Amino acid sequence: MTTFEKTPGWLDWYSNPSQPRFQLPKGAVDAHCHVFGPGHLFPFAPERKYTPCDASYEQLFALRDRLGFDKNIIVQATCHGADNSAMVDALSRSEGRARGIATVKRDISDQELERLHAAGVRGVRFNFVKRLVDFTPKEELLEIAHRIKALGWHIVIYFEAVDLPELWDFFTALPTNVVVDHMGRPDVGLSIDGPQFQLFVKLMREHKNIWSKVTCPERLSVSGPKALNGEQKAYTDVVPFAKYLVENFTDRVLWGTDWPHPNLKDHMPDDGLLVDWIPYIANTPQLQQALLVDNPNRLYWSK
Ligand code: 0GY
Repeated sequence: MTTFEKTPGWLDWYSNPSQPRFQLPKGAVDAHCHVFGPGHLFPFAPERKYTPCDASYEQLFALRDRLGFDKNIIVQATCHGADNSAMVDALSRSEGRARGIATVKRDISDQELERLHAAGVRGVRFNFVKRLVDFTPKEELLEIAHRIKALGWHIVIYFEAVDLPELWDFFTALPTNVVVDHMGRPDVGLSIDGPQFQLFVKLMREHKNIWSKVTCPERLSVSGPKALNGEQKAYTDVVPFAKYLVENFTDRVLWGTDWPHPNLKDHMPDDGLLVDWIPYIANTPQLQQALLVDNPNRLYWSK
């Protein structure tokens, strides 16, 4: 049996998150989460840049139920490389309540793509975060993009805001819907009116096929989980960025927990408090319904 030792300093996820005060609308989808292993059943990829702690589908579905979500979008994490078996296994256990985003290589067969589709995969992820992956040539990614378009899938992209200018032409040439992870990772120490975030806004304004996950305040926050109104903890400095996107691109935003929160070494969020952050960025029932129910169901369950 293969055993794995997690990366030093790696924080474990909350095993007993608080019960959110915010009641999620019926049919809410956690649109960004992962499963890790367990390593003895689904070994981590040799080319991985970190070794996580285990986070199984049973634990993910227990979290779903505790927080009040109806469904999950399980995103292939880089620690599993292009071996999608842990994610696909989780989909197969979900009774139709999870869809997946895979990582694939150019040599994947049509038959394997069809198998992934039947399992519930609805997209592929292209990762440009240098600390997480080695570079994949853009022509290889474009070839994959055109093949998965035929299945009606979309592309999830993960990158740092400073790299957007250089990636702009590639992103805007993609032939499918494109979902950006974590708002393109803005530096929230900068103004939302400044050139960095406004370039991202321009991307979304000019390209109606581009969506954004308004996720990961715990990852983006500089101020951390300090008190917002004297009683509740929230990542206040991230709020204006996420709120701007929710209000300006209401029908193209998604929200998720990012459980089990890979690569956090200073602070691990309580998933219940993350759910309580939602009303600060989507402050009407209409915005909440779009963000949590209508948008993810349209993108992931309509075909
Ligand atoms: C996230 C963020 C991270 C990691 C991954 O696939 C991954 O390894 O996505 C990160 O380290 O910022 O979305 O989970």
